[in-house]
Formats: sequence, C-alpha cells, structure tokens
Amino acid sequence: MKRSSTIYGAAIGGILAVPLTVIFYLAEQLFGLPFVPFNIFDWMARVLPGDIVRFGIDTMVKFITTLNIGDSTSSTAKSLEHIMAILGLWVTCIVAGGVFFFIMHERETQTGTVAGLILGVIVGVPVALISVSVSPTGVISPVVEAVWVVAVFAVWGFAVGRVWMYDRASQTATEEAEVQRMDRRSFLVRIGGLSAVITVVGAGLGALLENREESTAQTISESDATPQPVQLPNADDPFIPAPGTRPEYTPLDEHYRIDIRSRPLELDVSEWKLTIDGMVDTPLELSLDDLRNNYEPRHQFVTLSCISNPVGGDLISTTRWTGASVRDVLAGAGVQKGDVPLYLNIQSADGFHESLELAMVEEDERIMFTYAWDAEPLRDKHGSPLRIYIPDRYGMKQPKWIESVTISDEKEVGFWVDRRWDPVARVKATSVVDTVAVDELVEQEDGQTLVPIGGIAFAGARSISKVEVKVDDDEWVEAQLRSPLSDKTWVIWRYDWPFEEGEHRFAVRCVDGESDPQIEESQDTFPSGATGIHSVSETLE
Ligand SMILES: Nc1nc2c(c(=O)[nH]1)N[C@H]1C(S)=C(S)[C@@H](COP(=O)(O)O)O[C@H]1N2
Ligand SMILES: [Mo]
Repeated sequence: MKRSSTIYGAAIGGILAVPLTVIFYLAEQLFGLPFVPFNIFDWMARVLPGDIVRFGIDTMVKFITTLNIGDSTSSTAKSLEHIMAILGLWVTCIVAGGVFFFIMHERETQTGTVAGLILGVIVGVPVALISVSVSPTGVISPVVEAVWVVAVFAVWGFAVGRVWMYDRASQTATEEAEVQRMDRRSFLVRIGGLSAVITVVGAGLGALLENREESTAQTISESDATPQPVQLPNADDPFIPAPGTRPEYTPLDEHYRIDIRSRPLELDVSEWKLTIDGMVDTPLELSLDDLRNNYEPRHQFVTLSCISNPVGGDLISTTRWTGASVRDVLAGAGVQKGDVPLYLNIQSADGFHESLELAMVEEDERIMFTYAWDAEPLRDKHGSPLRIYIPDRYGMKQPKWIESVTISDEKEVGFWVDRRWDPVARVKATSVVDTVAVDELVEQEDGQTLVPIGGIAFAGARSISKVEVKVDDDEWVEAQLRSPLSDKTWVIWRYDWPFEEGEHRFAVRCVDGESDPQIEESQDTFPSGATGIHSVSETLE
C-alpha cells in the first residue's frame, strides 16, 4: 500500500509537472518572465565545479559528433541542454510528488490542500531564488519573478494535495458508502488527459507567440537598416575553392553560438548604456548611438573560434565585425595612469566577465567595441547590443552583452579562467580538410585526372603563410592559398591530387604568418585549445 502510494504520488507529481512547464513557457512568451527550467540549468552550469561542467560539455559534444546529429554542434548542444533542463524539472517534481505521498501516507493525514501548498512552497522558494540569481539585471523585477515562480509551484503543490485527498477518500471508501470510486489507473488517465490538453493548447499558443515575435523582429530590421550586402575584399581572386569547402564568409544564420545561457539575452537597446568607470577622470555612459556616431566606425573581417572547438570542429565562423576602437573610447574617459599596470574589467549582463590589460588596448587599435556583424546590428544571440573584439584570442576572452568596463589596478579573473581554462587563450594554429571532392574530379588535357581537396587554415590574427597536404605516406606538398578576407580570418586552401584508386588518407598542416608551424601533437581542447593534424579517409573508384 505504502509503496504503491509513493509511486502513484511520483506519477502525479510528474504528470502535473508538464502543465507547470507549459505555464512557465507561456508566461515567458507573454510577459518575458523566466522559463524556470533553463534558469536552473544555467545556475547549475555556473555553480558546479568547472571540471564537472567541462566533463558534461565534452561528453555532449562527443555524443553529438559521434552520432552526427543536427546541422551544427553549437545549436544541437543548446537543444540537448534544453531537453536536459526540462527533464531535470520533471524529475524534481516526480521525486517531490513521491515523497509527499509517502509522508502523507505515514502520517495518515486527511487534509491534503494545506500540505500540498506547503509542498509547492518548499519546492518553489529555492527554485525562485535560483531563478532570480541568474536572471539578467533590469529585464524583470526580481520580486515579481520570485512571487510568480513560488505561486506557480504553489498551484502545482495544491493540485498534488488535492489528488492525495481524492485518492485517500476513494481508497478508504467502503462499498456501502457508495462513494463513486475511481481506481487510480483511470484517474491517472483522466488527469493525464487534462494535462495533455493544457499542454497542447499552451505550447501551441506559446509557439505562435514566439513565431510572431521573430517575424516582427525581422520586419523591423528589414525596414530599418538599408540592406547592403558586405563587399568581400578578395572577390576578384580567381582561386576557386574545391567543391565542398565550407563558405569563406559564414552566412550569419550559420555562425556558431556559445554562451552560458540556455536562451540568448534580449537586452532593450533603447535602455542600454555602456558604463566606463573606475580609474578614469570622466566616467562615461554611452548609448549605442553614441558609440555609432561619435567614433570612427571600423570594419574588420574576423574568424572567431571557440577554445572548445576540436580539431576539424564547427565552432568557428567568419563574418565582418563593425565597431569603435576601444582605445578611442577610453581616450574620452581619461584613464588615470600611474606606475602599476591597469586592467579593463569587463562585465556582461549575463554574469559573464573577463579582463584585459590596458597596455594591450593602447598598443592595438584593432581591439574594438563591436555593435554590428555582417552590416546588421548584432543579433541577440551574438551579444546585442555590444561585444568586444580582441585579435588572436579565443572566444572565451571576448564578452558579449557588455554592460560595463571598469578600469582598475586589480585584474578580475575571467569566467572561464576561473574554471581553469588558459588565462591568455591565444588561438592555436589549425588546419582542416573540408572536402575530398570524389564526385567532382578534374580531367586534364594530358588525360590525367585530379581530385580536388580543400579546406581552411586559421591562426588567429597571425595569418597563414603556408598549407601542406600529405596523402598516405607521401611527402608533404604545398597547397594553393586563396587570398584571405583579412589577416584575421581563416584562409581557404586547395590541392588537386593526381587520382589513384583505392582508400587514401589525406592530412593537412599549416604555418602561420610568423613562420611558426602548427603544433602537430594531438592535444585536447582543455585547457588551451586543441592541436593536432586533421585528416580524412576517402575511397576513390
Ligand atoms: N557575455 C558572454 N560573452 C561570451 C560568452 C558568454 O557565455 N557570455 N561566451 C564566450 C565564448 S566561450 C565564445 S566561444 C564566444 C562565442 O560568440 P558567438 O556565440 O557570437 O559565436 O562568446 C564569448 N563571449
Ligand atoms: Mo568558447
């Protein structure tokens, strides 16, 4: 009896968690209230030890690449995170429902409603606190958010309590009492059906709202910004990439995305200000228009890579970045220099943070507050309204959604550095075979057949001076290089190999613009970025 009651309670808790999830989803779409499962997930990713989080991410990336699911690792990973987050909430509700029925059974309590409300509050309060702690500042009032979350859980607990009472009544009812008994199974079916209706209606409505938001966002950006396709500086290079080589200029929709939030932040650009304070003569508060209009706009073609990108991975993309040189902006604030080194401590709205030596900014005008990508205002997921560009560094050093820069003689340890990743995070040279174009053989006049092979090579802001290809155990031979979009982007290479039947292995390596060859020894992404030779096997017939 007790055991079956506990299991029944767990089932009830779990079933009722589904409409609970949908209510959070609807409220997110309607009022911008937090979607609680994602907030809890994001919180866990921040408070758990870095090594455990990294193990989780590594496992997920390996899972995705091994099973080859989804079009891109970063978007598939986000979808998996979403599923895990929702399952996490359901498991919590299942456990809570089971424990509740167990305790109620032990105590032989009759009044389930008050006890149910207490259950809801017990689960809801910590969830609310956690949720508030990872919500971005200034988007929704923390009090409103907390009250909302506790209220929804209280309703859930109340419902669990009601089911307990009902169950109790029908279990103890005697035949003579002629209470209309319904066995647990058919009750479960009923309540499951009700939950399903709420879920379908709620989820459908939420999805409608979500789509409507997206399409209005689209029309605004279409009418607002005159769409000017970006001119590529190497457009007249006659070099033709081997068929199957990735696009040299990544379509913005395909640019990878990595950050510590399940959902991208949506900051209100009209309210947003960049604060520059700390050891400066004049603290500044700059709007996006200030940054756009008061400083000379700079355009830079940039390849950005995540330090977690494995050799040959897809967490790397290229677009044109536009912004204002950080050096120019700081000049207006008047940094109070003494004889100690100073730092820019950069704080983002999602709780992410990094720091940067002032000396670097003074030496390098390419370091840039970036507000546009591909001639469009930055998209939410890529850090709207403002992110920073730091040449030759992996993405982890380059905050998105920047809110403030504090000049200080104390260096704040960056978000990922604090989790044992490389404090400098200078990009490691890497080269990749994208394609062995077995279906696009080139017939030469002398009767020779060539196999086009191609891909990318990238060395941060150091450019690429040479790419070499090795087939099986042959010598390394030099590939052709396309003139790159800039010295801060990847380079497209190509090598046409005289056809030979059979299975062959094609490997690639590169040398950067400072004559340093890429590291050939295989190293994992942690802690300093992956190294090693990329190769693919192909059978030619
Ligand atoms: N505020 C904030 N900035 C951030 C991150 C983040 O989680 N939060 N992630 C960093 C990492 S690890 C990478 S690889 C790049 C990715 O930028 P993208 O998503 O626009 O490609 O953003 C960086 N900037
Ligand atoms: Mo990253």
